[in-house]
Amino acid sequence: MSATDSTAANHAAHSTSALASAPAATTTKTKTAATANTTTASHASADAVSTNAIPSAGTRDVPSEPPAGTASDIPGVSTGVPIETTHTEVYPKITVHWLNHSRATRVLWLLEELGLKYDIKTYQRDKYLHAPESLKSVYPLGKSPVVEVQKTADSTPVVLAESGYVFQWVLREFDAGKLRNKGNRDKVDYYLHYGEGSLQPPLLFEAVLQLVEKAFAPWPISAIKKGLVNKIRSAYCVPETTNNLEFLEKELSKGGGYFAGSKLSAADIMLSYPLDVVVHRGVKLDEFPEIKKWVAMIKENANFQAARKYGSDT
Ligand SMILES: N[C@@H](CCC(=O)N[C@@H](CS)C(=O)NCC(=O)O)C(=O)O
Repeated sequence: MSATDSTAANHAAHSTSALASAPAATTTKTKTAATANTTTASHASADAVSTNAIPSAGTRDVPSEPPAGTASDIPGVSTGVPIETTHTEVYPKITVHWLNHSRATRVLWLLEELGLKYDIKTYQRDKYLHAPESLKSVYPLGKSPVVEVQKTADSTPVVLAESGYVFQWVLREFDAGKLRNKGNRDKVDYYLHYGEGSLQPPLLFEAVLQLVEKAFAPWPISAIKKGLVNKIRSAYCVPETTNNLEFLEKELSKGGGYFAGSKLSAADIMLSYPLDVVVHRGVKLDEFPEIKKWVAMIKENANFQAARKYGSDT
């Protein structure tokens, strides 16, 4: 059986994805990481929160990493919500807006890895897997992760969104070469884009197909629906996922064990979410032994485990 056939079989065999199995509770709560300072006071007022600069697409002169604290290009992102926090005079003051079963846990891992203190504000998906409306008051698209950072007592807080950009910003400001350095910089940056740009789309499409599968439809529409879902799955989701897994397998086979060399980097942290989804989907990794080894290794990482613990649904 080819890798494609076998992955197709695995896709067909699984019934729920990590996303599709998400609970539908809508309440929010605030959680503080174990690393947090425990003095109490309120966060900077919502009005004080502004956003960082995002380079405009297609502008040649814009540096790839803009200076921190400049004006925002994110449309409409100019306010945050007040955060219940226990971090008073701890700077940088960081709050992660964390949605259950989401990309936000890899941000916690990034922060853990860099030894940064942070608060977590949690949000629960509804039955259609949407984030609650309240997330839109932090970031108009209402997507997680969103990270608020105030670097010093007298600096203006910034609101960061889009995983790749959040990573890039945090690395630029707080990483002294542990997770991205001169030697692996290009490769790490490549994976920060690749994760969302290439690996995630077929996985997301599969999650949508599963929602369509679950939705009620009377016969004969149900039969037509089933046929369409399977057609899209086998024409796009399965071959594209397989294509990506084969690529990643080859990349890991180049040696080193990690995606950007022989040590953990931000690339591994970025790819942890989509590859976790792959595992939860029931895709058997026997045909991708390097990825299988990588998954096992990542699971043993203490900071990954800490992030999973703080970011759990309990
Ligand atoms: N490209 C964005 C994607 C953000 C995103 O779609 N997040 C999902 C969670 S993994 C979300 O917030 N979904 C809730 C919704 O769409 O209502 C990123 O990398 O941060």
